[in-house]
Amino acid sequence: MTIAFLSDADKTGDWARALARELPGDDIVIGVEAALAHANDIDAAIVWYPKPGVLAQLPGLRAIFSLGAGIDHVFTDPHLPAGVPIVRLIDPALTEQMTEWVVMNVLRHHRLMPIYASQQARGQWHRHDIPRARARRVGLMGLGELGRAAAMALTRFGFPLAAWVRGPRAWSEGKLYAGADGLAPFLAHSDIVVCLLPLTPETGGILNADAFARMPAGAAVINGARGGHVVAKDLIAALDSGHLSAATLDVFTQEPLPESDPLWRHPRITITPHVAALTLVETAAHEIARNIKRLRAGRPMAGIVSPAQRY
Ligand code: NDP
Ligand code: OXD
Repeated sequence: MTIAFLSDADKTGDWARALARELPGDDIVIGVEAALAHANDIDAAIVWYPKPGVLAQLPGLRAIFSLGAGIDHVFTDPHLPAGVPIVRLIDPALTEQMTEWVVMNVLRHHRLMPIYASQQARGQWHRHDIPRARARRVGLMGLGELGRAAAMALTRFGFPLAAWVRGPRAWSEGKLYAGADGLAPFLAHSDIVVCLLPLTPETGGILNADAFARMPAGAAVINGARGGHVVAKDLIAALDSGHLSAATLDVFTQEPLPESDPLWRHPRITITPHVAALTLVETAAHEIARNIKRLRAGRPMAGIVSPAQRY
């Protein structure tokens, strides 16, 4: 097979070596120019923000692999070839990192670290009472690969868990809310809200003034998904009013977050630069190669995205 690697990732050389190692019998073509020069031969493309219109020029394309767990970047191409499966990245190493980031931030909010950090800046020794973990309700928006793993890790601390998903089903770790009707009660019962949703036409801007108002007073928000989930001005207003206590954001509508953005300097916002879970070349190349081998063998691939639901 011929595989095109189409991303401006700075680790292109590492990717080329890792893919060659994982798929020794296949040809790896790096970059748009080379892919278009071999347009008729390309069987699969590995992409991050594909250049609009390029994938549509590869007539033999049988699969599009995302370099990340999120696939919203793929749908920024308005000329995606119809009927070609889009496959998101499912990688235990990435899931592990997201679990660490979520647990770290839930504990950080639970143990009032944002307050203690600001007290330290002012040299203030002041103790605050906190509820036991069993009384701090954690709500996960999204219970997919990443949400499920984070939930499993959080159960060990005793937090009562809730999750909000699209389709109802049984879930033994906590209380499950589903669909549009489930959102308001889910938010009302979550003291710490963790967003791990895909960014789709349905979920864009979901963390807005209405959602914040439905959260209990003093709630904290953690967004590890996509910047487009949060309406930043609504978040700032909810924090400034005192209704929300704090927020942690890893993702932004514009990345890198511009130096002038007010989010940087808000006293109750903690920012990490889209590092909650980084795609690791070695493990990701291995998982993508596993799917390419499945494709070759005519077996079902893991992580095929529904084009209608966009996740
Ligand atoms: P999955 O596709 O495995 O899970 C998505 C979850 O979201 C599912 O539980 C799904 O519900 C739920 N969901 C989707 N749409 C809706 C909706 N309209 N209403 C309610 N629930 C909905 O995704 P992953 O867990 O693998 O990844 C989640 C996101 O995390 C990625 O899309 C990406 O944007 C982000 N991410 C961020 C990273 C970072 O470093 N910050 C790194 C990696 C990923 P259901 O179960 O019913 O289908
Ligand atoms: C991803 C990401 O989607 O890094 O994997 O955000």
